[in-house]
Amino acid sequence: MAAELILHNYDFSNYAEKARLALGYKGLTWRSVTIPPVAPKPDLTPLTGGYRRTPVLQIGADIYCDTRLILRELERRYPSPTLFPAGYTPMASAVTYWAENQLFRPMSLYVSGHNMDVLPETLQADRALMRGLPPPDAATMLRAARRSAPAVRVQIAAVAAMLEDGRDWILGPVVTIADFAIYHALWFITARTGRLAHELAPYARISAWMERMRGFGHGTVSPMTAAEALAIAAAAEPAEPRDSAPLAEDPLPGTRVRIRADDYARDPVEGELVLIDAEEIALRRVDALVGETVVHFPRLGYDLRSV
Ligand SMILES: N[C@@H](CCC(=O)N[C@@H](CS)C(=O)NCC(=O)O)C(=O)O
Repeated sequence: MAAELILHNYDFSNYAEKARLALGYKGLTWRSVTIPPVAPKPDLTPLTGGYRRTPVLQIGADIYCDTRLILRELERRYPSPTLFPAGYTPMASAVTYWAENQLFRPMSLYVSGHNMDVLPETLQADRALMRGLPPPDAATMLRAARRSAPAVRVQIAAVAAMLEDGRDWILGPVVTIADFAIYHALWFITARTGRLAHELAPYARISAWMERMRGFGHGTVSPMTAAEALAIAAAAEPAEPRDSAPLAEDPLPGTRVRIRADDYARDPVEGELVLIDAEEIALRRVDALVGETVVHFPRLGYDLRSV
């Protein structure tokens, strides 16, 4: 029997929503482990070796970090329907970078400032620490929300302009990863409360497109406990990594390396490099609790060094 797809996630995580919707788009059956929205995550980090962001996909003893790689791995295992239609992926990746780096950050500050009362109390201090900043008080959060509102508004208008010609999807006739990347940022606006729904209200084409996206659903999901997920990793062997295609400057497979996000939540993961190619970097590690795992990252957006 093929190992189950296990998504470690929590309900109001927008990046988790991106992964849940991709699982739905592909009509997959999966298990959901609820993880804490703030550090520490003692049932997650034995699997990842230190990576704490949300979501993480586990398949046996293979652990996939970052939604950009999670969507690729789903595509590799379940190619149809495709998230990477031929000819569209380079442009879709560029749009994804914009959506997740320039569109989402002001969105997050704006939404958080207006939803402080419904978010976990420890969330803001955790997120500040994750970025190396002092914990913000309520007044600071409100100022950040106000400063961010214009960037939210002009970028929502930019999304509306992308859809203006009546196309069904962001890049035209086909669904791509760009749809998922923009969708989860906009989903976040009303994920917790409807207080900021007025930002989207003027844009009928955005609403219709979001409705089409929501229509993919989340697939067939059933809960799993963290203990069960850890036991599955402990009992499984990681899959044999495919052949590497290192570039001239890359460390070679077999090298002891350290990898961490190049933007925020820069907790390092250390292990033996077992796969490196244009899209992916994977490390084998041995954990006291779960034994051998292979932890997979996208190449871009992560900083890799020999140790
Ligand atoms: N590039 C990452 C970003 C993931 C991310 O930032 N997720 C947020 C939650 S939506 C996060 O990890 N926040 C801190 C946490 O959950 O511990 C991805 O695509 O998966």
